[in-house]
Amino acid sequence: MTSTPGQVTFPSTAQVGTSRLRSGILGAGFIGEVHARAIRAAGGTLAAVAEATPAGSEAAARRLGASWAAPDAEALITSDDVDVVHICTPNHLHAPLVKLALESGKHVICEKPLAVSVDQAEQLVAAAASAGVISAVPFVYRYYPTVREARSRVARGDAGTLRLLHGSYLQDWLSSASDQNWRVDPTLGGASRAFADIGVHWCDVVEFTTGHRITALTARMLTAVPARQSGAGMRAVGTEDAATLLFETDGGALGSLVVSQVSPGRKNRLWFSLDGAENSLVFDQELPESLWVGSRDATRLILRGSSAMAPEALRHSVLPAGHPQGYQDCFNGLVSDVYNAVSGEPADGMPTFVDGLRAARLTSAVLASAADQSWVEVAS
Ligand code: SOE
Repeated sequence: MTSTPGQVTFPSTAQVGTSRLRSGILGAGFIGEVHARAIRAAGGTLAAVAEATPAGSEAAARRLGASWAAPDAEALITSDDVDVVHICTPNHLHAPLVKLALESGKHVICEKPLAVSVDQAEQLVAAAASAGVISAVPFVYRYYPTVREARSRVARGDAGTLRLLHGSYLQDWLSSASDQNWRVDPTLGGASRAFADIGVHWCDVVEFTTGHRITALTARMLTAVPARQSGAGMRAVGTEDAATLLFETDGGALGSLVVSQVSPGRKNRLWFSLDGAENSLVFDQELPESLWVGSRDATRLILRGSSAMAPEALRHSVLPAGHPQGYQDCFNGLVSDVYNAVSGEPADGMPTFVDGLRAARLTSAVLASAADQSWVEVAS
């Protein structure tokens, strides 16, 4: 990096060559705003934003502080002014936009689900590998330091052989017939809604912390709200509000999962318990500042940021203990890992398109099992 004599330069981690990484965001809703904050926290610059219309792009660029408003997705993706494309659109657009970004030689962070079918996801994994770029899917719950602490304790053998992996992911934002969202429509969100949207997070973070892989599952689905308000009328709902799973793993454990977007009072409650021969480890996304560790003679709360945590768990602990970190910090950590990987510094635990394909395979198995109430094997 050249600098004028006397000028102190602080090379940003987020740079390619001598320039700072420039990012573009497709889709500026809630999650697009989260990505924008994470881009800046990671030292990147928000070069462009594209929404569904040029006017929408202009408004979004002003709201997010982007350098320019792209008239459409293709203009953003093909611009020489963008190094990394963040795809935050409805699910049915992910695959074509990822494909164009990879063909344009861009690094890609694509919101989950990566694709609405296993075939599409397989094609995107292959395309990313041949393009030789960094490709990521924001399974961001991996970035809680207390999740990494659970992973460290399992890897060290502190928990002993894991026997039961169980929990739930509960939300309530679709619990009323007046609640509407594009995900309810399978032509926009895909055939599965609740499991594909949040059940995949639970499965990813539990497989990530344990090293186990789900090898077989049986699932049931529930559409608790059969019709939802749509304009002046009501529209029948074809996707699930909730799902329950039983599963087996390659590590000999049994598991269960309840996924719901219709559980009043639960806002974003991803919760899991890893029950081993020596310890049980419990994580609660709504109380992420501590990891519960239970044994026969005592229980402990391992405080995020404390000296009780392993070094690899502290990697994303950016504030002192007692200064709570949260969801946005997880996103900041993920984007920072992606930018470091772009700069040639790969990071442990960064979720890639391969993890997006994993999620597609689990979703396909859940749909197949729920259709005929069978046990279904899951390809690893
Ligand atoms: C809505 O269910 C949602 O925003 C998901 O799409 C996210 O992946 C999850 O992290 C929070 O809830």
